[in-house]
Amino acid sequence: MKERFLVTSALPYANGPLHIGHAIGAYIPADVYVRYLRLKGKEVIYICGTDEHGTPISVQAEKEGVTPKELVDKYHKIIKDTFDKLGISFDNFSRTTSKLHYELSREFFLKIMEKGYIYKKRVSRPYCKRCKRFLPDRYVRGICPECGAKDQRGDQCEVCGKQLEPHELKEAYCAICKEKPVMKETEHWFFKLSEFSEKLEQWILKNEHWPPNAKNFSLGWIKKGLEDRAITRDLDWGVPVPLEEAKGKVLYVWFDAPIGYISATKEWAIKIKKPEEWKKYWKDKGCKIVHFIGKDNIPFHAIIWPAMLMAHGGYNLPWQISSNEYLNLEGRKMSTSRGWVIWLHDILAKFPADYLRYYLIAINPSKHDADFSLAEFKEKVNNELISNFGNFVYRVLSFIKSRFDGKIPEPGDEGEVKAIEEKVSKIVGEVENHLENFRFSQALYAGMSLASLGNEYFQQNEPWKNEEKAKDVLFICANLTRTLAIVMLPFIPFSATRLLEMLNIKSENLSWDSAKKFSMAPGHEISEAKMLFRKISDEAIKSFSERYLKAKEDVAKKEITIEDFNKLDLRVGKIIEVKDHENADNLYVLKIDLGALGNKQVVAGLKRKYSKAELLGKKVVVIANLKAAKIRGVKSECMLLAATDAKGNPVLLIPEEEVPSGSKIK
Ligand code: B3M
Ligand code: ZN
Repeated sequence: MKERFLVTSALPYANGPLHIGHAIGAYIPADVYVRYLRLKGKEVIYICGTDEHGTPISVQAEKEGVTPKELVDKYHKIIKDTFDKLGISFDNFSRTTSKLHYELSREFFLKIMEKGYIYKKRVSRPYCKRCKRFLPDRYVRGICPECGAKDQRGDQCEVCGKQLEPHELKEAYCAICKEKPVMKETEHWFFKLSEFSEKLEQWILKNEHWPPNAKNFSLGWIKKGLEDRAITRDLDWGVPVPLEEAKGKVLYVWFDAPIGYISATKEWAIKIKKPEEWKKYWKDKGCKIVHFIGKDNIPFHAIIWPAMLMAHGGYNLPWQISSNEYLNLEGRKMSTSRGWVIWLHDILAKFPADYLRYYLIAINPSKHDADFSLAEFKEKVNNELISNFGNFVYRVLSFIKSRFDGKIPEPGDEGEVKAIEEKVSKIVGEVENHLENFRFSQALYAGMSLASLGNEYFQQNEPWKNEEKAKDVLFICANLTRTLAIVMLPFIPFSATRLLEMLNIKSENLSWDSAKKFSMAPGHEISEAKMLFRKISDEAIKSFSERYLKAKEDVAKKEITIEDFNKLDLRVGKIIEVKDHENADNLYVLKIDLGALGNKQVVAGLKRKYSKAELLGKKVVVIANLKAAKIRGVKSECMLLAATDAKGNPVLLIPEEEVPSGSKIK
């Protein structure tokens, strides 16, 4: 029977676009692995989908002023479109708001409950009086009790990785309105995670092939003692808890999300009109389930999800967890909240997907955090992918076109052919070994060493000087380009497919093992000889860096802490006088009534947008404790807050209803 694999990538939250960290975190490595398995003739499906519940969705929906459903519909499409452009070859890309997923999540919960692994408990949870809601994990910020890091989320400390419950944070505050939360009674349903410590430890110790980061983290966590975990939340967005008494509560997103791997597989089986096919992967023993994730998802994939599967008892456990470390950007930690990211759709609009795939795999952060630099991106693509792989292919194919009328020549020296073929076969074996052991960067470079071998061989034998010798050289090199096309297909699928077209070879039913043989026969006619790639120019990198990163650089520098924010004395003020500035046509000199703080003078560039009459009596938002300065010789003692409209004109921020002058803003 063929070896069977189910490969998954972490389900991306449908709350925003994807960035380069996502790409190398859990998607490109998985896609390389799956493409390789397909070439090896394994029975493999690649499953993923968007994770559409949880506080990240609700928070973003509120930010965008839409419903959670509208938000996930929008980003499910954007994310799927980006994956298509990146060449991520899912067999099914589903979503956790599917009906099938809701049914399966409910069934899963009830089954585990029936087995006695879920119980109800009265607990007190952080509640925000101003927002009038319980604050789930990510809505609560505060100081990590473990390492003292500030501004940490209530589910996991980003600095020391400790799994947290929101109420464990010190000096907690509401992530939305900064109010200090109060503890309020509620009841939740708990999963008896503690009961699986023993079983999990045995199981993890047996998994010798696991990467150290997943293994060590999980064994360490078990040593510290696993605690039962609340798997329901007081939220209105999520899979409703399937119990009459739990009205208004939903399943914790990390309870339902991994079940999405199974529901997406079931959906795939229905789509291919073989509704029972999913059982081959989740029920039949022997299927190897491989989860590709980013390292912050290790706790859920190595401990909680397997415990849920053990508790349920009806599905296979994961076989491998391939988790990547973080990707930094130009020496700084990437951060969506601070805008310090490169969005995938932006960079894919400027550079071919294979360039990005090549570079990200080359620097793949599998053992330690890696750093994405635009300069290095250009250097590796130009000096490795193009100069080595691209040039080798072009010189061989154009030589065959020009000297052998496009046909592979008949070699004379069988011994030479055999010797080189053996070398090539060994290298293909090395690539294979790296891929089987999830060493993607090493696999890429082993594959690229075939192009170096080809370039050296071509150069040393100078086929342009000797007609007879040329037949051996070009037979060998032409077959080497075919081997390269197969071996590089998992890494740079678009270019490798293009190369196969130029070699006039069908890309269907290609086998990995056939790359070890020179099977392109003499007389085979190639179809064309074109450059596969175009170098990345300095201008292209410079303009992307200037226009794109520079702008973000400014934003990224402005990151402040809650303490910094609290230094601002923001007030509501009333404009009680408007005069022209005697030394500047576009400036007004205003007098602002700040209630108990008295009146303050401010110089403001509002003339383009507002008449004096429009401004007089208007309530505005003011930074009241700004150090006074002189603007064109006139004293300005505070600052009005304004945004900029599409034409670049100032638009004043004003309170949406009547508030007294001098009211504090927090
Ligand atoms: N939605 C992604 C994250 O935590 C999360 C993965 C779920 S995989 C079941 O960034
Ligand atoms: Zn609040």
